[in-house]
Amino acid sequence: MPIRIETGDITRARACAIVNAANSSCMGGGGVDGAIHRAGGSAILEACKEIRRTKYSEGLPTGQAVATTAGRLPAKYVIHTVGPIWGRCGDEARCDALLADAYRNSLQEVVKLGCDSVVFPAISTGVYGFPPERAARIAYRTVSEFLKTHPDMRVTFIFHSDHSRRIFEKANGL
Ligand code: AR6
Repeated sequence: MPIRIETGDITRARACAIVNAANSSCMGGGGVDGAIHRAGGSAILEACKEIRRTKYSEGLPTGQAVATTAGRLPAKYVIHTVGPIWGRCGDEARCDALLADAYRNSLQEVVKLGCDSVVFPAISTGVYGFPPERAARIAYRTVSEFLKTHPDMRVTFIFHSDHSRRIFEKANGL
């Protein structure tokens, strides 16, 4: 299935799963994370707390992903992943690899949940400062690679502004 690209608010997306650009605490924050927790309600935070009590007591490592309920959101699940903080990965290649991990591990969670659709925000390109063109190429390449083995998955990238969307499209020659 071809990758879809949209402008809008991820909290309104009607997909089986949406991905949250979280931080390792998994306890919420600003940007997409704040919007998802606000719109989804306390069920998401409760599920995150349970994850912190059990599987990830030290916090969710960068590049990993974990699923929770989506609470009141139209989606069924939220996949929380932690993108790299640009400039804090040791070197740039490591940052690239960690961003690809965040996409790949999120997609793996989506498959485990039995979902056939997922919507991604532009992970790490806000507060975490990853250069948007560079992030765009990594995101598109990682998802395209995944779709070779999962051709029926419907993957959408959603951007908060037409400006960010155009950066993504241009970076990928779309
Ligand atoms: N729908 C779609 N995209 C959005 C939305 C939305 N509702 N809101 C923002 N964006 P960011 P990061 C875009 O900062 O860089 C949080 O505090 C935004 O324009 O949300 O991975 C977390 O708790 C940008 O392009 O995520 C972490 O501490 C993109 O989503 C930290 O920020 C990602 O921006 C994670 O930083």
